[in-house]
Amino acid sequence: MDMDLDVPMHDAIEDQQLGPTLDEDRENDNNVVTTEPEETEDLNDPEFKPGSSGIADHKSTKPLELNSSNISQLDQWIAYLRKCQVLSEDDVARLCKMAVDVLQFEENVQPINVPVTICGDVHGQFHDLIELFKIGGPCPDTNYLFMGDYVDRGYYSVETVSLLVAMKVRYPHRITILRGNHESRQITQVYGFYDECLRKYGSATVWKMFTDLFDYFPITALVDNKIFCLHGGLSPMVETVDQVRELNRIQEVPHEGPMCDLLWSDPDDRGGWGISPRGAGFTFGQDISEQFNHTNDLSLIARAHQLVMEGYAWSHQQNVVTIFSAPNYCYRCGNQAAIMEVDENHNRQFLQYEPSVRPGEPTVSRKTPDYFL
Ligand SMILES: [Mn+2]
Repeated sequence: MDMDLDVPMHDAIEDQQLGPTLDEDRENDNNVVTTEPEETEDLNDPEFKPGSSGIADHKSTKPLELNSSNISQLDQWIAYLRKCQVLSEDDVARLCKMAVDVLQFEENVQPINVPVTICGDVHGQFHDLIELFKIGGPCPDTNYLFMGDYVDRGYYSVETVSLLVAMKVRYPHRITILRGNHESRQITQVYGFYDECLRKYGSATVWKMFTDLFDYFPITALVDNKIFCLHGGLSPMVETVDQVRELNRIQEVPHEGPMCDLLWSDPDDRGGWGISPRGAGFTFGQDISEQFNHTNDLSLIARAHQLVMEGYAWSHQQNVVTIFSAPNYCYRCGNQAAIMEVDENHNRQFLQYEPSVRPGEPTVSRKTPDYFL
């Protein structure tokens, strides 16, 4: 695939708002292996291409079966990860191979039943993910749907994605993890996950394994045939949910086309389709959302992908809801986070929460910069 970094697809809005890195805060990361890589990986090296990690070389023909042995292994990993400690490289390889044999059997439109708690972007904010599970209830007691963007921006992308993947393998019918636009080789090289893997493991091996695994994540979910859930939004090339089912999702997120749009698009106040300032996906108006929900007999589109100060925001006369689950995003945005509980009767309740309190973390800024308004 094309590994050129100079592509139009980027988080343009985030760039303007946040700047490219959080390096000035890096000394607060106390979970760093100090080994610096000798030199940057040559991204054109054939060793560095999709599939090169080997995690999917020996795929099973049927879903992973849990037994007392792998359950005990997974429980051990989960207990370790919950303390915000990274797994060994060998254990990440074992975990990713198991995860391929769970995720490859999920659908592009993964069916989910109520009750379920729907969550938005987490972005490596590990301690806030732990807070999310305190607010929403522990998995597997609570069913969870995460709508992508587990990595980049925060300091603990490795721990965050490792924990969520381990929980997915351990409780495959209790937690669903969709792909976000950041679950991509290209984006993670710019926004932090790649560098974090190099810092914490001294090589790109773990990054290769996780990005190879991301290709298997489902791209949308459908809650009781009524709530269509995805990271970004709609695509002018997708009129029906069935058309999503036809896509070949097992690939790097493309630069354009339906799969790209589902992970990159945003709702907008303007009607119709618009050019996205992000350089990928589209903006779509209320007319588009209403038509899509009508055509597919849906009550709601639930999506993530955009910072919203209350943690959730309705748009398009409640045809669309945005959910964002990273409080004080990037440790500086001052936003609340939220998750949405959908109960057995399809009643919806939003649970909002603040950043978890950690000594030594960068100071929380409560001032809202005017460029978020
Ligand atoms: Mn996103």
